[in-house]
Amino acid sequence: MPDDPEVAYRKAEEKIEAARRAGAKALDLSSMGLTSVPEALGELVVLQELYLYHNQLTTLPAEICKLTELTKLWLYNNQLMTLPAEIGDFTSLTELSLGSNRLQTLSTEIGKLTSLRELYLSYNQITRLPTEVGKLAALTEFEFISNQITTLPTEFGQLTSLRSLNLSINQLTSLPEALRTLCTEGKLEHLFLHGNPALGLPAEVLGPRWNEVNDENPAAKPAGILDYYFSIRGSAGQALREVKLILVGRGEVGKSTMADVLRGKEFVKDRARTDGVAISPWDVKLPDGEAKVLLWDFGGQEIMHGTHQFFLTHRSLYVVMVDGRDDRAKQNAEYWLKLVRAFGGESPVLVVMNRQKAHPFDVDRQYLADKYGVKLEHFFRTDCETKKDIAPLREAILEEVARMLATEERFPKNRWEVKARLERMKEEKEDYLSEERYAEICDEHGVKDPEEQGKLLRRLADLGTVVSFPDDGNLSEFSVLNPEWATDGIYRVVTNEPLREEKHGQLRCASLRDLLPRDRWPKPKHLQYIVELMKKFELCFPVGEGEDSLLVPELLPDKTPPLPDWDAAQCVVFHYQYTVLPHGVLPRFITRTHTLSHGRARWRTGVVLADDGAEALVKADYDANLVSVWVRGPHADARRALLKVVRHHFEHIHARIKELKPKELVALKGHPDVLESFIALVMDERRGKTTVAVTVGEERTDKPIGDFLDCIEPALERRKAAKTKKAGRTIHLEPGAQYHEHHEPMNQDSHDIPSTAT
Ligand SMILES: Nc1nc2c(ncn2[C@@H]2O[C@H](COP(=O)(O)OP(=O)(O)OP(=O)(O)O)[C@@H](O)[C@H]2O)c(=O)[nH]1
Ligand SMILES: [Mg+2]
Repeated sequence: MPDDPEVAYRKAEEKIEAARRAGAKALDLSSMGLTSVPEALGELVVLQELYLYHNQLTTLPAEICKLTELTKLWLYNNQLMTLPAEIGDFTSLTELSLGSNRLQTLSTEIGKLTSLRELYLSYNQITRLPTEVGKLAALTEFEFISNQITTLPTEFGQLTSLRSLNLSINQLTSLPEALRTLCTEGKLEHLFLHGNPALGLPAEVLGPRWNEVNDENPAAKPAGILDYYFSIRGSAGQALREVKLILVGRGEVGKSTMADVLRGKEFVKDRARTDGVAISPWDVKLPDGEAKVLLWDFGGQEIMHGTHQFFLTHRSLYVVMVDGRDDRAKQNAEYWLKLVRAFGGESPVLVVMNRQKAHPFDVDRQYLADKYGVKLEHFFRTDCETKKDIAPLREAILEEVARMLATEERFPKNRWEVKARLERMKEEKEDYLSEERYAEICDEHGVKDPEEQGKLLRRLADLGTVVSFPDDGNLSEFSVLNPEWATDGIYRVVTNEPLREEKHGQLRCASLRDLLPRDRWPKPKHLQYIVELMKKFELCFPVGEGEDSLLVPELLPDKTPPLPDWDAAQCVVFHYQYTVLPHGVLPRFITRTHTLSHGRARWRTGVVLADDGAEALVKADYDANLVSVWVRGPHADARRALLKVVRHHFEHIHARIKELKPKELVALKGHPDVLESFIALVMDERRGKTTVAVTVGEERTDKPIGDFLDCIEPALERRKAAKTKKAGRTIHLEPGAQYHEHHEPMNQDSHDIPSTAT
């Protein structure tokens, strides 16, 4: 613990006096709680090293500048706001450490410290570096993290002894050409420029951060960084000036209409629904120049939701649209905001409450703003017909676009050419591009390194120039130039009437040709690509022998079949209560369990499974955000085993969807409406409780916990499990090994919503 300042001061005086008497060369006054330095310090003229770090100094007495023999002066972690003008007198200084102070300026006198080898100025508020810095000819290390400079003096190029230059977390908007001298004629080994977004340098060029560098993770070569930087400057490189704006929301909220109205087009009554996605350019004028906004207008039909996920990219601008036709606006907003956050990362989002004229409404803005990171000023109540609030919405969009472009990275000329070339091909109606053709095009434009080509492809996919899954073995063969080609292909399958009505979603691969005409999908491999995409998007799964048959669960009959003989009171009842139940959950469950539902009822929102004499009815209620599971059968063991299987699959699906943590509820035996939290009951029991107070009908009574839990696991097993396992969230769920072997989920690698947004 540092001392009281007065005590500290006296102790420092004593130390100084002792040092003076001893003729000491070094003095340590660090971590003492000093708020000022005794002037007597100036008398230690033979001192070579002075350590004053971790104190509370706000100024330095000019006297200490008399210590002209000093080679090391460590002053980091103080409150210094200025340095004395005499700082230039330290002509012997080799190390000057001033990090974590409150300096806003750096005196020109600094240029006199010509012996200085190491200069540490990180974590101050310095806004400008004097040109005199260029005189520090001996400097090998300059650390200047987290300050406020926007430019570097050209004179920096004279520091040819520099080995390490760390300018991370500043506001640099440009770099002087002279900096290259540090590589060509100097010895620069490390250059860190992270956290200067306006330089437009992508992460892969910047390399690991200074604190991430190690033997396995070496720093990027300074020459490489500077070469890239100068290749994107001026006429050599161009900013893309392009932003992807993604409109999402359920069918008929007015996404397509909004896409038109924003661009100044007339309102059209009764327009056709969007099948798949429609992409249209919108040329905008921003304060700093022109830009292009690409409007991605998704069809809101449920059937397409599964597909959209894969086009919801990072670094895009999102408009989530809801309307007031029913009272589900908040739920719908949450549904889409969740998807946007899961797939679009930190992208900015605007929430638009459309069709206000016919259905005026509002949502709980504060709640959504807090939960999903939407700015409060990014909520709009619009009407496309009356043009209500369209202008402010447009303005907010343009502001956000300008903000995104301000930190936009620039593309070197050759990459720009590749991008332009691909765009031209798309305009010329080329829908897709083979791996080889892409490599050829890159090659022609001088992007020769395969690794560079791969990086560029990923970047182009983020930008929406191409749709590409280079890391997916089954999909890497093509990149899609025209996303409409892919979504249209999928759409033709998932909206096919006979497939829905007659085949109930069962599709033989061989009959795909009937759905996807040869003029757009000429070769079998193109059909295969659409199938692979559908598998990836989890819209279909192979079933049956040899995987020549596909099941598209979305195409199962809409209507719940009659289930007259099911009586919940006779069943084990288990519920999943979600805040938002995404549409992918049930189709995925149906697909995963299809072997158990063979020959039994399957429909879009439910399924009946059977195993070992037990049956399970699994139903989704999207209005209530609820999945209910009823299990029946003559044998308790078989019922438990089947419920275990069901729960195993749900756990697996839930684990893949970010933040989807439904509440698990279990019903009291014989009373399907008396539901209690499953986890809470298990925990109660582990704490020694045997009963729980519940309301049955009008009556409040204590019921044995076993009346809830015995149907899931026998009491003896539960006690065993409680002994061997610590109290935790997942409770004795592991299905038997045998089960695992038979039911290892298909499509392990596909995912609903990844658990981490990429
Ligand atoms: N009065 C009024 N009608 C609107 C508004 N927005 C859209 N509409 C009408 O609502 C219908 C659906 O609008 P679309 O723009 O096609 O809706 P969408 O969200 O693109 O629908 P999908 O493509 O099916 O997802 C059209 O007939 C529009 O004319 C609005 O703000 N006010
Ligand atoms: Mg539309």
